[in-house]
Amino acid sequence: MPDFEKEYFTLTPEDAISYIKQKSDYFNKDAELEAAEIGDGNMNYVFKVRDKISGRSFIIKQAGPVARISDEFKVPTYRNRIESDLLTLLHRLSPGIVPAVYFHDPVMNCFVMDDLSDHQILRAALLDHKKLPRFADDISTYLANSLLLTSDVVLDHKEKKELVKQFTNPILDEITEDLVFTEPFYDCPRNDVLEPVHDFVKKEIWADEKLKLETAKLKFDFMTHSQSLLHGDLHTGSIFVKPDSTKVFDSEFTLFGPAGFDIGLLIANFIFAYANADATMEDKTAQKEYTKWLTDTTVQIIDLFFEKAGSLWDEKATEKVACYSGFREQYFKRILSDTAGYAGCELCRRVIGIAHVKDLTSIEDKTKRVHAEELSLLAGKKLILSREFISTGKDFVNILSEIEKKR
Ligand code: SR1
Ligand code: MG
Repeated sequence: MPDFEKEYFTLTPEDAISYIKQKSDYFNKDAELEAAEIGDGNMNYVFKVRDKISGRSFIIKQAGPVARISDEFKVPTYRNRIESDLLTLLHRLSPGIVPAVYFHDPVMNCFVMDDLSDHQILRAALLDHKKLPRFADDISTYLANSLLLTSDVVLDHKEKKELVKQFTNPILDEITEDLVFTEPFYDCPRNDVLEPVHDFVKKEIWADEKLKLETAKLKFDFMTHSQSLLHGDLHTGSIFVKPDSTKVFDSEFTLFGPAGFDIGLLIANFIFAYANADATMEDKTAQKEYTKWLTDTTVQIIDLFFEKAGSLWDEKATEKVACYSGFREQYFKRILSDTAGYAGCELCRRVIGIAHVKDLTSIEDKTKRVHAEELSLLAGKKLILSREFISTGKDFVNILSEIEKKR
């Protein structure tokens, strides 16, 4: 039996079975366990261990020393502690929307959590054109709880600073700083631009000095504005869904940063789903219906977030100056413009940078893929440049239809 107490090593599926037997009493003595590595993300190893007799199963998530997407990224294994601490905290704030973590192991750099295999990754569900009636309500609750209840508006400021220490995550922050804000906006060797989109990127993005200046401001706000405890990578691959359930996971990129970053990432990924449906759905009636569901949901996520965050502010604000006339409005206005700006950066970086999204890469027809990528870039650019003028969820969707009309 391998020794899991002494020093870290990367688990195999067989090790995962021994590990769970040794470290827990989750399974009966007569359990017949099977295990598989099911991770398909850019970073970690994910083992599902299942009892063939009872069907009961758990997930072991282990951090490796380099990213799976490329061994250029040396990533500290202690990120696994940060991720499990964050999931534990978020589970307390939004119990039904964040899975339970059972324990974290600082030697093997892994943690054990609920198996969510009865759910589907949101990105895959959107690419299957599924409508999720509860999603906007669930995710706006999650966003309002996580972003407002960890801010200085509600938290005791000393307690918040303790959390800032607990969740300081410099190496993963640097990955986001480079991949989301820096590399996509110049001709960086690590970028990976589809050849027929290259000239468009050169003209519309790399040659636009005004745009670049705005991305510099957004980058510096990301690095310096420690407003709320963020998930840090809230794209549609970091959320599991069923029609009646939503679960947020994969939170290793967490940091204290501008609240609009989490909302913006999610909105950008809804726009990718829109671009995919626009490019791939042949039945035009079904396409119209589905893209409407996507844009309606986008609007609802934003508007419900502000409604719920407003109620939490009224109920739970402890900061003395929070009740000054106009302060709440100004605070929320800033979150909205940040949401637009960060959505814009995500839209550009997933087309230009190293880490792509399946919504675009899976479009088989080359011309349609180019169209979808250019739509994403134009929406991204417009959101960044006009972020101060956005005042409702509907404004995000209007930007898409304005671009479509002009093309
Ligand atoms: C090196 S990691 C590349 C990307 O994958 C993660 O999911 C984050 O989005 C990161 O930017
Ligand atoms: Mg991830």
